[in-house]
Amino acid sequence: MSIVNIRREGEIAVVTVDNPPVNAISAELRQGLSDAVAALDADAAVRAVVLTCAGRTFIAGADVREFGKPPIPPHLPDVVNAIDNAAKPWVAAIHGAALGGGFEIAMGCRFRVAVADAMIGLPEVTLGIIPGASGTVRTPRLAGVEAAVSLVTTGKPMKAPKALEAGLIDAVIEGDLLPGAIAFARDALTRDLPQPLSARPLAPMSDEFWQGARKAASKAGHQAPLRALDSIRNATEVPFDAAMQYERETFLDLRAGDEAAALRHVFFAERAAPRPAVIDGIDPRPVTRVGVIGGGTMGAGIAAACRNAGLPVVLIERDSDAAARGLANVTKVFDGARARGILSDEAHAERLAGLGTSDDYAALAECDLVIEAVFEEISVKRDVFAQLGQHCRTDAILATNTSYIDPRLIAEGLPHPERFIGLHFFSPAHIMKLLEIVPAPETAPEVLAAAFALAKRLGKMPVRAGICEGFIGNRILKRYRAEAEALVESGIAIADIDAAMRGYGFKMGPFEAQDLGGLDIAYLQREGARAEGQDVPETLGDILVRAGRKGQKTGGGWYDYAEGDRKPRVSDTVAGLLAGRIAGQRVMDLADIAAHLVGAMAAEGQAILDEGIADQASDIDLVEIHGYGFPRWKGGPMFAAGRA
Ligand code: 3H9
Repeated sequence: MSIVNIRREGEIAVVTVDNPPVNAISAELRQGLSDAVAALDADAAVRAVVLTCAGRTFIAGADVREFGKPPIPPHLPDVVNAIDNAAKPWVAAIHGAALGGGFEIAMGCRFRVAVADAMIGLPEVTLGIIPGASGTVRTPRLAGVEAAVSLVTTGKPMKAPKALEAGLIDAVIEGDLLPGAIAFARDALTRDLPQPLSARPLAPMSDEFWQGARKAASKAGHQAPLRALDSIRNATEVPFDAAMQYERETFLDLRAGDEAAALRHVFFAERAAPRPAVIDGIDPRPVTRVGVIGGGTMGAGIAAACRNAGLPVVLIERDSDAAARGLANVTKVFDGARARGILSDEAHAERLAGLGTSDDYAALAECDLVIEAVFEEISVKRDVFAQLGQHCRTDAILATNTSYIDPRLIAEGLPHPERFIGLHFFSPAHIMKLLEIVPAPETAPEVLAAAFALAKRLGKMPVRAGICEGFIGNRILKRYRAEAEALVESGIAIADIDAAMRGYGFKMGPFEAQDLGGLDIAYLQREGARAEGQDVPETLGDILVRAGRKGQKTGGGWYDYAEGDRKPRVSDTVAGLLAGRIAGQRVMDLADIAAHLVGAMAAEGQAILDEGIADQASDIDLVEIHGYGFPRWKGGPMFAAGRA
C-alpha cells in the first residue's frame, strides 16, 4: 500500500490518502497526489475524482516536523495547482479536519463536501507562518475577501455547517461520506462546472476595510496575522501567479523565523505534556461525579468548569448561607456566558440543573472525585480532609487545590492516602487553561492518570509538578517578582519595567499585574512564614501593603489610580515610601530589562528541572504560557533562554 491509492467506482475515481495519524502532507504524499492527477487525466474512462482520507481525519496540514528543514519538491502550491487545473473535476470529501495545507488541497479541488462535524480552517498563523499553498490567494476567490481575512488572520477553524454558510464548502453530507461524495460528483457532472479558482477574478477592497482588518490582526501581538493580511491584500491587487509568488516568499521567510520556531515548539510541547511516561498504559480511575469544597471564586470556577464538561457537581459549604453564596457565584459565571452569547437559555438551565449545593459532607457519598478549594490556610484544609476521610468512598479521589502549601501536610493522617493528589487550578478556573497536577509520594498511578484524564475532559493543559513551595508556576512568579523588585532597588523606574514586559508581549508588567490581583495575598504568605520563624527579608511590596497600598482595590499599589479608572499613574507616594531602598536613578534599555527578567525565570526553571519538580523544560514553558501570560510566540522562558 502506498500513501495515495486509486480505485474506481464506475466513471468516478476515488483517491484515498492514508498517512497516519493525521494524513499530514509529506513529500511522498505530495508526489502521490501529483502522480494521481497525471494518471487520472490520462484515463479516458474517468470523468470525476473524489479525494478522501483514511483514518480519523482528512489531511490535517503540512507536516510540522518538516518545517525546520529545506523544502523538498514537488512543492505543495504546484500540487494544488495541478489539481485545480486537472482535466477532470476533483471533489474533496472531508471528515475530521481539513486544516492548513489540507484545506488548500481541498481548495484546489473543484468542489468540497464534508460531514457535519468536520472542521475547516487555516491555522497557519498559530504556527507563526501564513498559508503557503494559496490559502491567502484562493480563499478570497472562493468565499470573498472578508471571510478569507477572518479565517486566515485568526487561524480559528469552523465546523462544516458554518463553512457552508461562509461559502468555503459546497455541501454538508448527511449519512456516509464517501457514497455521498460520489453521488455529489455524479450530480455535478450533469451541470456546467465552475471555473477553477485560479481563473476567478477578485475585486479590491476599500482602504477603510484594510485599516480595520489591520487593527484587528495587530491584536495578536505577533507578525504572522499581519503578514497574512498583507498577502490577502496583495492577492486583491495583482494577478494570481504574482500573488502566489508573494505568498510563498512570505511563508518561507516566516517559516525560518524565531516566532515560527517558538510556536512550533509550543505545538509539540502541548501534545507531549498531557501524556507523561509515568501514566503510559495506566487506566485512569473513572470520574463521573465531582464534589467541590468551597464556593468562593476558585471553588465556583472549578464547579463551573466541571459543569461545562458535563460532569454533575455537588458544591459543599460550611453552612446554608455560604452554600447559597457559592451557588450565586457559579450562577454568575453562567450568567456571564449567557450574556456573551456563549450559552443558550437551555444550556444555562442545564448547567445549573446538574449542580447541587449542601452544607453536609454526606452529600459527597456518590462522588468519585472531590476537589478542596477553601481558604489557603493549613488548619482549614486539614479540617476539610478530616471530614472527607469520614464521608467519601475509600476509592474516591481526594484533591487539594492548594497553590503554596505542601500537599503532604494537608493529607497527613488521611486514610487511603493513595487516593490523594494536588490539582492546582488557576483563577478564573473555568477560563484559565493551566492545571498543575501534583502527585504526593503515595498517590496511586491510576489516580494520577485520572487527573490527566480530567484535564482533557475539562479542556485544560495539564502539567505534572513535583512538590516544592509554589510548585512550578508560583515559584517562578516569586523569582520574577523578586528580580523585578531588585531592578527597582537598583534605580530603574517601575513603569519602565512594566513597559519592558508589555513590549516583550505580556499583557501586563509585573507591577501592574500585582496591582490588579492585590499585593496582600503574597504579603500574608510572607507574614505567615515570618510568624513561623522563617527569615523572610522585607520586600518593597511589604512596605507598600503596610502603608495600606494593596493595589487597585485600595486605590493604589505600585501605582496610583483615579476613582473608577484602571489606568496606572506613576506615584509620588510610592517614590517616597521606597526612597530609602532605592539607589538613585538608572536607565536600562527596555529589551535588556525584558531579557534580564526572562533570564531570571529561566534560571529558576532550570533549578526546578534539576530538582525533578518538572519533567521537561517544555512543561515549564507551558506553565508560563497558559498560567502566567507569557507570550506564546516567544515559546516560554526555557525556549527563549535557549535561543538567547
Ligand atoms: C500548513 O499546513 C502550512 C501550509 O499552508 C503550507 C504548506 C506549504 N504535522 O493533535 P493530536 C501529530 S501548517 C505533524 O493529538 P487529535 C501530533 O503531533 C499545518 N504532526 O490529534 C500527534 O503526534 P504524536 C496546519 C502532526 O486527533 C498526532 O499527530 N495544520 C500534525 O487530537 C496526533 O495529533 C495544523 O496546524 C502536523 N500538521 O487532533 C493542524 N498535526 O501522536 C494541527 C498533528 O506522535 N493538528 N500531528 O504525539 C491538529 O490540529 C490536530 O492534530 C488534529 C487532530 C485536529 C488534526
